[in-house]
Amino acid sequence: MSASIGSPFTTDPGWLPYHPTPSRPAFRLPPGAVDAHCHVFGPGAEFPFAPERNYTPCDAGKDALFALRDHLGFERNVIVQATCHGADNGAMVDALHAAGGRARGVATVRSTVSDGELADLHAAGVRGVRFNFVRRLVEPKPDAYYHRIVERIAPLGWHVVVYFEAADLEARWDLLTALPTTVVVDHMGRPDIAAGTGDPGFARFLRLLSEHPRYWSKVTCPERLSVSGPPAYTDFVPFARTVVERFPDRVLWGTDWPHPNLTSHMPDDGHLVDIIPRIAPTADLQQALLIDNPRRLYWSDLP
Ligand code: 0GY
Repeated sequence: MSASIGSPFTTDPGWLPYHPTPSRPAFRLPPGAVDAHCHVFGPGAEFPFAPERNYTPCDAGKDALFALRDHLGFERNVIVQATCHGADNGAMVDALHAAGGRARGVATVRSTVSDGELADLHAAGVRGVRFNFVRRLVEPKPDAYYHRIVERIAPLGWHVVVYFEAADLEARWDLLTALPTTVVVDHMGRPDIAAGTGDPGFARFLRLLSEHPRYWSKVTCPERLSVSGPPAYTDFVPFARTVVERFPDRVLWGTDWPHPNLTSHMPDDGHLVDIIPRIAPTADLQQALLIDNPRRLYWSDLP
């Protein structure tokens, strides 16, 4: 694919751009619903991608994100710093400012981040940092690096978002369970869906949540995890429903727009929303997943 129009960056060959015309979901989101996992990419001309990035996406800026939010029926977003922007949170922070209180953020910081930088991020609406352990996205760091960051952010009341592959949970178990803050796991720790819900890797993830009440899970990314595929993503449903029903007060839902690094297909975001009542089948579960839980984690300062 060629560069996004006007961008100094050339998008990776084969990059799948976000769906240009997603359907309107049949499921009517309750008022106040939060898309708690999404990103912004650039635009590269205004917010350059990081030199150390492992992929160059198409531009996917805040205006397109806010248009999707309104189209799908969400009220708010949690914008998670994407690895293509490294530890330069400029695009994400700009989106938080433009959202006028309707977005909060999760940043990437280095262990050398200053108190002033953290205070500025907090004022912009950042409430957490992300540790990414997926090797195709970032170079792993020694455990001490992550502990140093946690020492810095814990006093602000922030939480940690972690992204890892199912196979890495065992190796990272000691570091992860030593984190003293609330910890939110992206995409249920990427279970092997083909192996079924009885898979030992998924059992280990459920054990993490049941033994460590500080742990939350995003029940996200059917488009990344499913083998059966769109539009129903049938094989994803029992995994997410298990997590929602067992840990209803510690789950979040998000689109993952603009869906970086997909290769099989680009989802219709309306179809993704239509999965929600299948993984959270009651009004109470939907209220917790879409409104109460993200509010506790990201908008606890609101009356
Ligand atoms: C996601 C998943 C991916 C990428 C990132 O920050 C990122 O670059 O999170 C991925 O490639 O699996 O959650 O967006």
